[in-house]
Amino acid sequence: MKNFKAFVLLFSMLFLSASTNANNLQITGISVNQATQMVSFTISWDNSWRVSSTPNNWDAVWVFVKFKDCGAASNTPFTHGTLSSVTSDHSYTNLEAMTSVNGVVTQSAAQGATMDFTDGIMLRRNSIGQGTVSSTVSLKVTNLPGTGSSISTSVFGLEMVYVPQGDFYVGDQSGANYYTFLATAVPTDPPMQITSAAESGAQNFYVNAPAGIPTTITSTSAAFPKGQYGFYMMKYEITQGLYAEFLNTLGSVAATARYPGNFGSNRNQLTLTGTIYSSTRPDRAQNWLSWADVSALLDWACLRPMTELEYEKSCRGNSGTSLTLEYAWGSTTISSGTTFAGAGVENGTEVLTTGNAIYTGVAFANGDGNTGPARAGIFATSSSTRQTAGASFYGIMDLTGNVREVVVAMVTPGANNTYTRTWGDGLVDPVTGNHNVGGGWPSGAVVVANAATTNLVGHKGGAWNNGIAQLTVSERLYIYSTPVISRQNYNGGRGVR
Ligand SMILES: [Ca+2]
Ligand SMILES: [Ca+2]
Repeated sequence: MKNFKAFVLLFSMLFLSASTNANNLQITGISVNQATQMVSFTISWDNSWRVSSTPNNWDAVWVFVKFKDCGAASNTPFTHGTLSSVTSDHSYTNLEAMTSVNGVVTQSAAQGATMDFTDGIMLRRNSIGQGTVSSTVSLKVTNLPGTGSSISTSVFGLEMVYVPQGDFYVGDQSGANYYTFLATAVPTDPPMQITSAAESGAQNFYVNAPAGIPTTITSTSAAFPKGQYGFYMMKYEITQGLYAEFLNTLGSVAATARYPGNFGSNRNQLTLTGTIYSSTRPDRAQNWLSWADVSALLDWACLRPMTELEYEKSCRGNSGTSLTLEYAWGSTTISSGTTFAGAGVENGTEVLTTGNAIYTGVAFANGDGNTGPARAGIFATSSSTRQTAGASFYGIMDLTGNVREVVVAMVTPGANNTYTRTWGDGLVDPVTGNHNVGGGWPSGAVVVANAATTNLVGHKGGAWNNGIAQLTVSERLYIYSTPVISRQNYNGGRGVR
């Protein structure tokens, strides 16, 4: 649930940004000292983990700061906070700050004396374990204005899951109609194993096709993220609460461009009241998002889109070959969540009595009813298994169903796959509201769907309205035939870093 509170201190007007969701992520008690450029707060979340056995990973929170002069015009966006590059300028109890090198995250990667990025901080438990974690955090924000000005300051936290470096498989022999990846250009071939060679040199890929002649994607460059190297992925799809926060810190012109409308349709409760965007269902996945919308949010949050290879890795893990027609939880068994427990409102604590995925377009019983997405991570409980939670190998939620996942897809010839591990910088184009990241990001302004020859955008994982054929991990039909330009009631997304 989203919770904005405001009060006035001497020379400072604070906007307190506290996000909660399925794991009760809380950022509270924000205080800002403009003289020392310190932003302090308490952060806590439930069900955190850091394990040294399979899957050898952890969850983390990506924290970033934005602020705005209280006297600035409505069309002025919040400024993205730049953190001090001196690691010891920041403090945090019970947590440690994680690094990455050129966008690649390795297994032991705590920040050294100098931060290798300053657009935010990636915080995980500082010891092996599981459960609720709480921390007192102070961050030095070097571009915070001095004491002469009054500012609104927001602190944002996004739950992330580490996807470790390791070999994995793409494709699953589910057949030509699924356009799945193959080991070579032979239709009966097994799935393809992605090794570190694919990250360090040019790599061919082979795609099954109904005509019986697999397509060869030649020589995709080393810089295109193949998923073998480690990265972080958002634990949840973009929620309506997060999308509202995003819009509220853009300038008003850009926010208007990025507002998807369609309030009240297919369970979308995102709306504009006066000058404030909000949703009465902040924990629900945000639908009706175009590629331009998702990519702008990822630029704003200093993340990047995942590639379709990273999607398959995040679902399947690195424990062995793929299972034909498997879903994100590693089996071919799926059941639909259709009935909310009790008739109460969907206030962020609601659960479904059956199922492990949102699909088939059945209208919900109880709750708000209607057809559309549910609360992000709704199938995870304190006693759920990977199967019953609908969780991926690494503990990422809803990679099958609910809303579709935006991916950067692979095109032929491979040399046209020019996308790289470039993060957004916190600011979008103030007029169009589009992302303005280089690094081969597909344009937010130009149509890049379907028959494009460079940096294709596609969808993976299916959505609340799809049947099972569109939900499997390897299925690539919606790489080639999906509306990414227009806002659709089944499209959402998430980012990686
Ligand atoms: Ca999904
Ligand atoms: Ca930007």
